[in-house]
Amino acid sequence: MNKRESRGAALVIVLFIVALAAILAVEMSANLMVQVQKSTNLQGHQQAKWYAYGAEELAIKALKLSKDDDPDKTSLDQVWATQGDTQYPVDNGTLSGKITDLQACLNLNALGEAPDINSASKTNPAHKALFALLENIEDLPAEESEEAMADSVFDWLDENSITYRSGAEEDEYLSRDYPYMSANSLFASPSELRLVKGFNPLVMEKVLPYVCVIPGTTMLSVNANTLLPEQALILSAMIDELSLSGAEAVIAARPETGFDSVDEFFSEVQQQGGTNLDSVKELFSINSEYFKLQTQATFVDLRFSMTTLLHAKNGEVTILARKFGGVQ
Ligand SMILES: [Ca+2]
Repeated sequence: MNKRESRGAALVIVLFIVALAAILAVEMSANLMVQVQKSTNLQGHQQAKWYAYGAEELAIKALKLSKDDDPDKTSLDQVWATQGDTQYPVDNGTLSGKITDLQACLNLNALGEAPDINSASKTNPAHKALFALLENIEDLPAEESEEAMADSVFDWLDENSITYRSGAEEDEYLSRDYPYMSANSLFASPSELRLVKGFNPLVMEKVLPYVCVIPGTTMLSVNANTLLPEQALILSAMIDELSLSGAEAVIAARPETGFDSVDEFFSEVQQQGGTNLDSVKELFSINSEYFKLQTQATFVDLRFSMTTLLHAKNGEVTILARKFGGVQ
């Protein structure tokens, strides 16, 4: 190799190193930009989450205020119920939260209540109510009978693995393409209903406006003061001889500040044709303990949603459960 040729080779090597360095630099800066964007997203998400926690505090305050004002009555004219859907501006974002009453719906966990041994039905009032509700929902796109669906929810919750009437236990679920066991315990979320025989997505859409899950309790105590007119079906499902239009009339006749007593509610029900009221007396109230808060927070272009279940009792409001994200 002469001197000129070795200079040429050195130049090629230098050019190669420069090109390599340039590629590395581009790669590194692209990586850095991704990292910066990632941490900005994380920070924004964190900020939106803290805004949501702020909304939670506000909701707890509103519930406490309402309970201080009237510890014996929960109605839709109180502070907790009147703040829904308002969007509050916060630094670089917005905040909104809506509280709903978890006793203005059929608590699915109430089907887990141990049956009264003296009763002929061998189930419980919530099972009867769910059955009637499913029967009364118009155009329910069901593949199973309403009886089979209500019985299956009962079986899903009860501790044993003995199939009740046309219900379903693990022998049904274990034979599916993706086998699973039945819970044999309480629901944590209404979405679990999707696992129970007969509750396909179309049925779920029709049923979800009327049902809810109060975690850890089989209590069935429907607040006559917080049922919305479009939930009148719950009343007609729970009360013998009360038609849907009768139930709507009861809710329409409710004073703006709610009924002052369960008796006042029942006298309205009686006027609309409801019978056997003594047998359902324990299932209604004019006061609520359990609430659900749905919060939406935005920060710059990031969204954060959270669902909080709250328990208001004896002047205290405690958080029972939190769910982050999800469809609201
Ligand atoms: Ca069972």
